[in-house]
Amino acid sequence: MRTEVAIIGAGPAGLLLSHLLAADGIDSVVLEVRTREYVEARIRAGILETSTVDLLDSVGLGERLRREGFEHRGIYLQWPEERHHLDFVDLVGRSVWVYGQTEVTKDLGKARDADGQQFCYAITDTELHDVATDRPHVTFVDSDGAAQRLDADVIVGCDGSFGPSRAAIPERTRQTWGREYPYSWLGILADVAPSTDELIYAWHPDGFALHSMRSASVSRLYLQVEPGTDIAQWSDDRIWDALAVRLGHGQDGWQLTPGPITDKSVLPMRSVVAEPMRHGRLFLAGDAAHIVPPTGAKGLNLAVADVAVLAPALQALLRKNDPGPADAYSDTALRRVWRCTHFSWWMTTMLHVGPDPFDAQLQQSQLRWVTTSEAAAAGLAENYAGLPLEL
Ligand code: RFL
Ligand code: PHB
Repeated sequence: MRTEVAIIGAGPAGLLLSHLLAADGIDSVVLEVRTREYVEARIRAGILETSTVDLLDSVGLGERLRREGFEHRGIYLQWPEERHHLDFVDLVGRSVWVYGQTEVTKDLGKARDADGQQFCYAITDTELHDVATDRPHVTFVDSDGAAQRLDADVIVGCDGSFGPSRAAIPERTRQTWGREYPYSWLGILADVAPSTDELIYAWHPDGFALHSMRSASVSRLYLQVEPGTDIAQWSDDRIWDALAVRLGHGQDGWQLTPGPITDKSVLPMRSVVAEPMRHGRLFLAGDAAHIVPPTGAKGLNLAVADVAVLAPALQALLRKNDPGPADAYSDTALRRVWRCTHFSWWMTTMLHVGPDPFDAQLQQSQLRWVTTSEAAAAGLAENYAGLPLEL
């Protein structure tokens, strides 16, 4: 097989890249280790920044989002006894949208089908070759068990944090920064109407809790738990009881309504940035190059921002023989990556409870500042609602 751009990974980064390239008349093939059904049902992120929504709109992917998603003006930040609303629209003139990654992925899949996009799902043994030359290629075993070779002008690794692309950049030219946080999230999806109109981020001595949502009848909630937590130790009743305490059930008449839990998982929390995001004819985008803890809701938005920079850079490289934007891709993308890495670390360390009571005092002081100083609130709002793509 031969194509112009071999895209490894059919998550949001890979699918959106194929969509943006097709709009510029550039062919790609998307390779994916999982089945399409698995990818489309995988429950992950749920918050889209203004610039993500604008980009999806501009390439014909905003229609269902606008119809079925919820626009939120801001978030609630709380600690015991106090809940404060931060209104991003008033503070920085931008909102966020609640629309699940599952839905973004399905919309992209449908649009790519309509365009005749070539996909290979359920492949195994993905290997990248000769990425530093003008003739890079990928080998894999297709879903029928046949060995395949895909030649391309460029390979883009959109294969997430566990894919092979990052390691295809030689270790001597690569630098990786990271942090493992000493806590995890237990996330649930529940068939119950959200008990809140906008997301609640709650600091509590028992640990952080977050009330998010997916639709008018589906809630998504998270609890800070110990790393390595065995989910079997958390019955549905125990989860709802902990959420009620940490989210302040009963305070000022606010009630958390429990409901049937349909999905439960434990997510580790880490930050990773791999530099550079390009080596020869291999480019990395999304989680393949960087991981953020989910507290700032940045992971999916960063994946979108990367490919928004990469698609025109590849167009310049492949259609105009202009290597400038592709040469600048890594530095350009990393500016935003580091901003979001800092913001996600900051939100995470402000809201998660550790063993040191000194930290708890600092966190409460910080929360009070962010909720009472307009300047501080605007800083949070600007980062959460998302900086412009050209940052
Ligand atoms: P994705 O979505 O991980 O997609 C990568 C795709 O590459 C495929 N792949 C391969 N394909 C071919 N050959 C191989 N050898 C391959 N190895 C892997 C994978 O199967 C996959 O389909 O990365 P992308 O596109 O960069 O998008 C990034 C976002 O998915 C991610 O940042 C967010 O979802 C982060 N995230 C969450 N963010 C939130 O805001 N809220 C959440 O609740 C939330 N939950 C999560 C998450 C990320 C998770 N990860 C990375 C494991 C939960 C998890 C478990
Ligand atoms: C989610 O709805 O999955 C979600 C929302 C906000 C976050 C993290 C996750 O900060």
